Amino acid sequence: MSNFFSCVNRYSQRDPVTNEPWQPIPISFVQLATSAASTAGFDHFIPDACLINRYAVGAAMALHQDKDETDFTQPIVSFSLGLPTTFDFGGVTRDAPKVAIYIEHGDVLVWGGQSRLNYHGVRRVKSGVHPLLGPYRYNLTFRHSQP
Ligand code: MD6
Ligand code: FE
Repeated sequence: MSNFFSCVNRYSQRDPVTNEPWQPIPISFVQLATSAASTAGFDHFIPDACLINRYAVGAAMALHQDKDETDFTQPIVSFSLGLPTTFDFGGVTRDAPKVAIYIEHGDVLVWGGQSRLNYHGVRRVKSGVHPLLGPYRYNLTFRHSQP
């Protein structure tokens, strides 16, 4: 299985820093993502990309759509670790009403189907120290990036 990484709004088969191919996603991670997707009603999800973001205190991600993938029938599976934050989940237009979801260490969000292109973002991570992961929030999103 190949793995891909989104860099400047596109997926590439190599790490842009080292120019080496990406390491495979650990099979246990793939299994967790497949299982979470299935629980949410999306069977047979096999991710080929995992984006890992580390948020320091004060970091946020502005409202956006995840649309660099090719097959929007595949869901997005998002695991959050470390410090909590609030995830805003909106609609298909930027100004649609949003639901605020407080997400903590170990929470998993899955979106797809009619909501696959919904706008979403995360608010600034508030000051804190997680007992396992220190002053950070980590987010792993699993995707199916290729056709
Ligand atoms: C989150 N992350 O950190 C949500 N989108 O909970 C995202 O929405 C996201 O981490 C595109 C690329 C990477 C991401
Ligand atoms: Fe996103």
